[in-house]
Amino acid sequence: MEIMKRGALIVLEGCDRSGKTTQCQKVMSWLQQSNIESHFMRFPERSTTIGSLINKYLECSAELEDHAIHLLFSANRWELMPDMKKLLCKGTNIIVDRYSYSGIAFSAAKPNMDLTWCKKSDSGLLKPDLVIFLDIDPTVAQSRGEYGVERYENLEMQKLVRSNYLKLKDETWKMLADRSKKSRVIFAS
Ligand code: NYM
Repeated sequence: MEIMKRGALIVLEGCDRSGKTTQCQKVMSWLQQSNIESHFMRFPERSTTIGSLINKYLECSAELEDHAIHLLFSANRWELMPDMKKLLCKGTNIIVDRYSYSGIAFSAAKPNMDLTWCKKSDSGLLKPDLVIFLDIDPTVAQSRGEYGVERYENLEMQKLVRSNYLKLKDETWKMLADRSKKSRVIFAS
């Protein structure tokens, strides 16, 4: 009997404009070139009914109470859990651009939102095997293209988000610093 090895769940996290999407693409193309079965996902996943409401909120065309939007971000992860479990069980690796850490770090950066409360709705989600945190100085991120288009993309918020991320990090995290001060975040080392 062939024993199927479970896929790995690898999460990339960071403040806005930290280079996550670029690095996810690089990782995916390397995995594909190496013939390693892999699938890319991102949160929020804006294509679902819940995701489209989140999208409206991020684009500032809808207003939602802070706890309510937090729970919607969380629900968006829960609704994709069955698909993620299936992929992992058949041995596919999943590379994810943002996960529950974004949910906690961003929501808890708002006034009157409690970090411990923010963790609760994601309790029980699949635990990542590795979290890669792309650390960037929020003032450097601010100079990058399209910054400020969506909600949360302002310096005060991003500084609070970064400090929340640092409170969340544990032994599964690999911290990668942006050393160029320009626009390059180096994945390999
Ligand atoms: N965001 C993302 C949250 O506030 N909570 C979450 O749970 C997640 C997954 O949405 N500013 C925020 C972080 C980002 C924005 O941006 C999504 P992008 O560019 O799609 O990663």
